Amino acid sequence: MKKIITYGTFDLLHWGHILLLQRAKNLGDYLIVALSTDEFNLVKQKVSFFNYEKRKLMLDAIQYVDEVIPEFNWEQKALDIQNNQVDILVMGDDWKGQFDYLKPHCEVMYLERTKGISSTIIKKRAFQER
Ligand code: C2G
Repeated sequence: MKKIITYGTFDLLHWGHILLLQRAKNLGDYLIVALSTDEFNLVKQKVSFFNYEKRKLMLDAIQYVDEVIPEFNWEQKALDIQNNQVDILVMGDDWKGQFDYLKPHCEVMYLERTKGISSTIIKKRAFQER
């Protein structure tokens, strides 16, 4: 069974996230999403609109997602890959090159980011249309 892992906050879930998850799943048989905790979001200088519990609830409902685990810090990826027998780490290409240090543990792939949508765009549009 080919196992895939990807990491992220996945706030204000949108089609850019879904297309990333769909493409990641299509690379193997089992997709793990390591979801940034609210505390780790602060480390990433992000405050998500929805808390971890709600963001996990939404990811668990997506057909491409087989398992959701917490992402507590930057350093856990190598352990996650080993502990879960991961074959491929997949990230959007806004992260291109950032996770190549994990190549000794698994394949690392960067997929093209979906243009024209982001959680930030959603927040801005929602604010303007108040
Ligand atoms: N993404 C995408 N297209 C978009 C928006 C996001 O393909 N329009 C991808 C990102 O490239 C990322 C994933 O969806 O691979 C999740 O995006 P974020 O929640 O913004 O993830 P980020 O905050 O970058 O967290 O340790 C890694 C970090 O936790 C990544």
